[in-house]
Amino acid sequence: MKSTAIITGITGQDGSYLAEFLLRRGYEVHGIVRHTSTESYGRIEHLRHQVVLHKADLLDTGSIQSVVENVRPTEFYNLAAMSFVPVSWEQPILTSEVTGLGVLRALEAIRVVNPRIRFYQASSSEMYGEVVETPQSETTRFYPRSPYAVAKVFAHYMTVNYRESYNMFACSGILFNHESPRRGTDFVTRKITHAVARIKMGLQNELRLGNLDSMRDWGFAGDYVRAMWMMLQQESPRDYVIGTGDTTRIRDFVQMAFDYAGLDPQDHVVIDPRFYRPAEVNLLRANPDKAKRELGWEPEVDLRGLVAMMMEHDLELARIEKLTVGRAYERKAAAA
Ligand code: NDP
Ligand code: GDR
Repeated sequence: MKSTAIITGITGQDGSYLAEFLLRRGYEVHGIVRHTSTESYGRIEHLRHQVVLHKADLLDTGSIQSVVENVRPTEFYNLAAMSFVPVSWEQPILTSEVTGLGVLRALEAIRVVNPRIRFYQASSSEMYGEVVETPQSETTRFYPRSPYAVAKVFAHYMTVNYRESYNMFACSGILFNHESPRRGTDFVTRKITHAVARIKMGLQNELRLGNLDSMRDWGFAGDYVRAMWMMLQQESPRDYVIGTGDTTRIRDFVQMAFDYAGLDPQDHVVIDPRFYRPAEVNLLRANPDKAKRELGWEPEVDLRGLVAMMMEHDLELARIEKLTVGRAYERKAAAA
């Protein structure tokens, strides 16, 4: 029988990589997209004819349930969330509704329609917050430090609870930061590579950042979606930490990106307190031993490779932007 997957958050970074991954494996892929006044399907534009999109929202249980009823999937990947940590202080209730309760709505829809559907929940290393030990593993106690992280802890335990209460195949991947050329430009890595490329092309001169002393365990999103799929192919459902095991200061990522472009960060980086957070997560480093042992998962792209991949993409974007701006200027000048 052909495997069929529903992906919530298919328009996001991970959703787009996961859709590609599952299509390569012969899956029938269905994506849940929310209604917006203008469609923003940029990351999956190239897949539009290979996936089926359904309008539904994690805020609306009925809409999720009817997609599950219509599609009758074998696997359900819940990637949708309000995922940007700073916004979770500005919109804590919305964050709790989507990132926390939204997961419960999805679990309920599956329990009611067919509890044999395998369920993946996008848990986060942010749940470790003010870490109580380093590196962090599946047994490390959570200490969430933002409304986003608190909502993820709720969702995480709901997933465990549905597994234990209803015998559902429900797993959480506790994923550490993973990036790519498709990362949103608000997140620090992409904010940096995007700005450095634009500085290189003379399109901007300054990069304003917040706390450069925190440390993150960064990997490549393409490697991490493979781990999600692997979790759902096991004989029994378990939770896994996914990360590289290395950690790097934001400051050092900045240096790597500027080095790649042959520029000096001191000429361009400005520290702006607007980007400090009410509570910071200072240090994250994964212990991915369980995933390596039980899933056979290994990351294929290291940090240097990731920086190169993102810089190449953003340099190309900046080249196109410069050409487009130049042509528009010439047209305007000619018409004057
Ligand atoms: P993105 O922010 O790129 O994507 C989030 C997705 O959720 C988008 O498709 C967005 O749709 C969708 N969404 C938001 N609100 C709703 C809603 N109410 N109903 C339906 N869909 C909604 O996140 P990533 O791809 O980076 O991350 C995927 C998941 O993994 C998230 O849950 C995130 O919290 C989690 N995670 C991410 C990590 C990372 O480093 N990237 C690490 C650990 C966990 P739209 O396009 O319409 O905005
Ligand atoms: P994070 O990612 O909060 O770890 O959450 P982000 O890239 O936003 O921040 C990482 C670190 O960089 C510091 N920082 C800045 N961050 C941003 N966004 N902008 C800045 O200008 C800036 N300057 C310094 C931050 O303070 C922080 O310490 C991501 C999201 O994808 C979550 O959804 C996911 O769960 C976690 O990763 C794992």
